[in-house]
Amino acid sequence: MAGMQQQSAWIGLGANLGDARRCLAEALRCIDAVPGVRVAAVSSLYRTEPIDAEGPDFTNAVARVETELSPLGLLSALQEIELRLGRVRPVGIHNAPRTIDLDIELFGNGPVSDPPRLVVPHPRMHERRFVLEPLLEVSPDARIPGKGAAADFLPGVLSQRLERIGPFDWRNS
Ligand code: PH2
Ligand code: MG
Ligand code: MG
Repeated sequence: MAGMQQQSAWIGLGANLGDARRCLAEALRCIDAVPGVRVAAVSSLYRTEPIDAEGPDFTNAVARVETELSPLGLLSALQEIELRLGRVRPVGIHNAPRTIDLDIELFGNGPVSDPPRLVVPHPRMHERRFVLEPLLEVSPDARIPGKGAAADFLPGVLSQRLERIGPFDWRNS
């Protein structure tokens, strides 16, 4: 819609079940197809060790989107896409292996809160290499509201295993 306010948001994508690359690519195509959301930049794909989670290594990436949706509007759209792509949430298993996880890491340049559904910035993003490194790839100057420059937190997480797989051709994967 012309004249609507556009804001940047950063979405963390992760999967550690099934064909993760395909699923992340499909998620990005679904996100780009949501009215009022445009995928503006996507990081490389990374293979990462599970943090506070069980199961196989994760495939992770971060995307910057431009959106005229509200934070809760964007969250609803992402949750709908998770369901469409086959996400199941087993009862009682925290951080169970998943086919797809879409998290809003940052929205605009402020904190946004509607707990427990939505807390932005993501409360643990500064402790996670699988978020920080792809985020810094798309937005080297990213700031975490209430914390400071995202780049300042990278040295503290370098002991977490992460391997860059390569560029992510998400429109054709
Ligand atoms: N997501 C989690 C918990 N742990 N570890 C990695 N490496 N990648 C993730 O995406 C991830 C995780 C909760 O959503
Ligand atoms: Mg998550
Ligand atoms: Mg999530």
